[in-house]
Amino acid sequence: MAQKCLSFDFIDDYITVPSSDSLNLGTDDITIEMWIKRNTDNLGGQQWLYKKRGAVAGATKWFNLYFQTNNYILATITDNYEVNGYKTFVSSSAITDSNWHYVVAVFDRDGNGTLYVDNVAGTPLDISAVSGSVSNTADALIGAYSTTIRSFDGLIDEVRISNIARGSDEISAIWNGGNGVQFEVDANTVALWHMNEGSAGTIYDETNNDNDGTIHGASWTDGYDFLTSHPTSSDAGSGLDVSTLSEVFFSADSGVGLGALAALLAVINTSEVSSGSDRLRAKIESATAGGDVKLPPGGQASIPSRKVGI
Ligand SMILES: [Ca+2]
Ligand SMILES: [Ca+2]
Ligand SMILES: [Ca+2]
Repeated sequence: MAQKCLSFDFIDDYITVPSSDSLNLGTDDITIEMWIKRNTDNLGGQQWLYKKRGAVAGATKWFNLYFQTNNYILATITDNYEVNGYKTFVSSSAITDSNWHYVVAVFDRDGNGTLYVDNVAGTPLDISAVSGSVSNTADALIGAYSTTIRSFDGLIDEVRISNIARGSDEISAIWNGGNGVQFEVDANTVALWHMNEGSAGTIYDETNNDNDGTIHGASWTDGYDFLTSHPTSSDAGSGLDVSTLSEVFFSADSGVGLGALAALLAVINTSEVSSGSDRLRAKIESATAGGDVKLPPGGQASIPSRKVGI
C-alpha cells in the first residue's frame, strides 16, 4: 500500500518552508531530489517544483527546479543574477506521461550541474562561474513559482535537499531499476519531507533542522509505492518471511535463469505473475498466504520486497 503524497492543482496549490540556515546552503554543493507524477491535462506551461530565490543587497540568488514549456525539466542557479547571469541544465528528454519519475538536480558548485530523470543524466553543464553563495531570506516553495502562478499540475512525493553533489552511483541505487528506494536522512541531508502525514496542513522535516512546511491548498493522496525493504542475495537459502508482504519482486542475478525463479514462485500462493527479461513479479493473494520462502542456495537471487500497510 502506498504511502501518502500531495496533489497540486495547477492553480494555486503550493507549500512554503521558512528560510533557514540549513536550506540556504551558501557555497555548498546542492542536490534536490523528488518523485513526481504529472497530470497531463496541462502540459506545456512552466510548472515549478522547487524554488529558493531571493535578493541580498541587490544581488538576486537562486537554485530552482521546474518544468519548462517544452516539458523538459530544468534546474537553474545563480549567485548574483544582475552581475553573473545564471546557469541552467536540463533533462535528457521531455516528460509528457503520467508515470512516476525520480528527478534529481545535482549542483556541483565548482564543477557541473546535472539533471537526472529516472537515472538518465542530461548533458552536464559547467556551473562554476556562479559558485558564490546562493543564500537568501526567501521562503522555499514546493510546487509553485509563487502563490498564484506557474504551479505544478500533479503529484509530488518525498523531497530531499542535500548539501553535497550526490553521485551517479547513489542515484542509481535509489532508482533501483525502477523499484525506487525511499530516501533516508544521512549526514548530508538538510531537509527530507516524506509527505506521509496524510492529513492536516504541515509536512514535517525528517532531519533535526525543523524545516517543516505549510501546505496551501495541496491535497493528500496516495504516493509512489516505495520499496521499503530489499533483502539481497546474502539472504539466499535462509528463508524470507513474506507473511506481511503483498508483492514480491524477484530479480535474477547473473547465472540464474527465469526457470529457477519460476520454481521459486511455485512455493508461494501468488497471482498476476508477470515476467520481464530479468525479473518476475508475483502478487501474494493474502497477508497469510506466503509463509516462509526459501531462496535458491548459493546467493544467486535477490528479492526486493514491498511491505504492506505502512
Ligand atoms: Ca563541489
Ligand atoms: Ca510519501
Ligand atoms: Ca487549489
